[in-house]
Amino acid sequence: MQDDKEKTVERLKDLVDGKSTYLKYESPELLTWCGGCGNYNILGAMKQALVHEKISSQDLILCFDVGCNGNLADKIGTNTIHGLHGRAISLASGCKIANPNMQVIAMAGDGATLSEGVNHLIHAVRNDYNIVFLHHNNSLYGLTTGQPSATTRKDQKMNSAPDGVYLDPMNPVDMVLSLDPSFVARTFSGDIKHMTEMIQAGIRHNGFAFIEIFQTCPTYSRKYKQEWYWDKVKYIRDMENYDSTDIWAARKAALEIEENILLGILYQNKNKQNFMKKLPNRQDITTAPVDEVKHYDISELLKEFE
Ligand SMILES: Cc1ncc(C[n+]2csc(CCOP(=O)(O)OP(=O)(O)O)c2C)c(N)n1
Ligand code: SF4
Repeated sequence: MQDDKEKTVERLKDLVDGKSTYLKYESPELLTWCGGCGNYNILGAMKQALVHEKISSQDLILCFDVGCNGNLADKIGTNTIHGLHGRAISLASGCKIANPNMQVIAMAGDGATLSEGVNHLIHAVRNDYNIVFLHHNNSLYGLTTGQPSATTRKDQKMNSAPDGVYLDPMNPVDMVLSLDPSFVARTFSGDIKHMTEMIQAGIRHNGFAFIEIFQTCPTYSRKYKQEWYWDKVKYIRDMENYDSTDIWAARKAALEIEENILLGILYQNKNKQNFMKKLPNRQDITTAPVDEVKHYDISELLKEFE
């Protein structure tokens, strides 16, 4: 008990002295997820990755979707956009194209990513926009109280599908791999250290970094708990012969999700040119589009609404 008190006092002192590494991303808002939700660890891993990569809150834009995952938007102190359902990737792509000097990270659930926003995912991978995308895959629509999504397993009984679903689940990693991506990684919300490493690797990658996070939802996914994942996860770092430049090895690994869940960088192509580099009309331009915008003074027009 005494130890806990001392630790809290130390942490508060660090905050006051400006020494805390978390200070930059602190938010006064309370976390509202259910107890045991994987989103707590995802938030922790993201903050750690940002601190390790020395990305200041001024140089960062986070784009959020609608959903339990999106409720992270006001829990972190930086530039954030909380957009419409299925639109986090398009918002983030626009931010990065406008100002390539900013670090841009988008995140969304499997509901938003594979249904409402699946078109944006497909074209972001094809265009290789230089952003990080965290796919919170809890295999269901969480905020709307446990509806089945495209990744719900057949034996998962849901509130609005009490007998289970009749379609086989989609495999988002295999779908992304079929689009000639430049970076695909998989991680798990139970392992903060691994998530942190994958987010850091995504930040360092020069192109679209798709990171699937298997996320636990103890409220609506009672069968697929932390223990279920811990029994199945294996790490690429422990495999002697895994070649992350071999897309067919990655596709094989992506399909083996029921018995072995392989975590790590499944595939990376460091030689692919990202979107801005491919555009012929931007070849010799050194400014960012945001610097090239003409500014108009609209204060006179605004007076009409006073
Ligand atoms: C276009 C549109 N369709 C549906 C909704 C209703 N809606 C809001 S949140 C949500 C569920 C989100 O699920 P998911 O994207 O998987 O995120 P999670 O809550 O699981 O983190 C839905 C269907 C909406 N807001 N907009
Ligand atoms: S419903 Fe599931 S995903 Fe949403 S906050 Fe609760 S545990 Fe997390």
